[in-house]
Amino acid sequence: MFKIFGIGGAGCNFVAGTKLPSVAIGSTAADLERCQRAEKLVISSEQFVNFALTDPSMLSKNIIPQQIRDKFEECEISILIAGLGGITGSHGMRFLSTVAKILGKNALCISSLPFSVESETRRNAALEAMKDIEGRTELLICFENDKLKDLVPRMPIDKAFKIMNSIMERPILDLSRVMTNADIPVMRQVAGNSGSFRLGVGLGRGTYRDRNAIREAFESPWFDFDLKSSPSAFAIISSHPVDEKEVEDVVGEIHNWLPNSKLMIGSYEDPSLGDRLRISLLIGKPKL
Ligand SMILES: Nc1nc2c(ncn2[C@@H]2O[C@H](COP(=O)(O)OP(=O)(O)OP(=O)(O)O)[C@@H](O)[C@H]2O)c(=O)[nH]1
Ligand SMILES: [Mg+2]
Repeated sequence: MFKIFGIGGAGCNFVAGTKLPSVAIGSTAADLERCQRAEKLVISSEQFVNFALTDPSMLSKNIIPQQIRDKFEECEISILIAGLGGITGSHGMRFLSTVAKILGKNALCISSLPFSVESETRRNAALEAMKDIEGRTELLICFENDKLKDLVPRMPIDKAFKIMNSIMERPILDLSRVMTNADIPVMRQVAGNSGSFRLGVGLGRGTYRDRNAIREAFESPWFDFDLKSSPSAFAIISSHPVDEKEVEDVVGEIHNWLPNSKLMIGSYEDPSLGDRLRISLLIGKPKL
């Protein structure tokens, strides 16, 4: 079972808008107020900083506060979500990735990266956290907030964040349909040569729905690097029903776009799509 752990302001914003099983973790009770459906936990940012800066090899089950351990109890795969750059989110994600490992639970991380107009200290903190988390987790998916400008130009920031949250939910919904704990070793192997991943989603309809969906997915504003340098990628294809031949064609086409990537594929039936085909692509950036 997947469980979301929203950490800090951005993480709690995500939790407030999702129906998926979630825990909201904030440094103040105010962060948690808007998360009505979720379990809640207040942990001071100082506590997260201390834990995050402790060498992971020195951490053991007994050091992890019981209230944190309890939240991991009933989940197989934990999805940690935070805005990197914030103190609570950056250090919380570092520490909780290691906690998940110690407790034998797999963790995937999804994070936003600060706008370039935010302070340099914040952007550097985000980059440092990102590099550290890459080494602690199975898969890290990052979303540069700057790309919101391309996606939803001139939209007020709170509305834009809501749209971004629904985009960030996509890989969770997809992976929860195609992945179990048993797939994690292969996922680790595929993801291992990449740093963090970026998302592109495409929807297609009509005779050429596969081509249209692929084109739209590759037009993602987050694919702003040389895709031929990507060491690995995940593609999840959904339609109703799933047509195996179509999936095969899509995979062939993705290989053409990503000639040097190890590719892991999943597909599932989604009746809500009607006659449309959806492709979600996670493409790995080379390690820095
Ligand atoms: N995409 C997205 N990014 C957000 C959101 N809220 C904040 N951010 C980004 O996340 C970064 C961290 O902000 P917060 O999540 O508020 O920080 P925090 O983790 O609570 O950390 P501290 O308050 O410093 O302890 C910010 O610099 C923004 O770039 C959100 O709702 N969505
Ligand atoms: Mg905060």
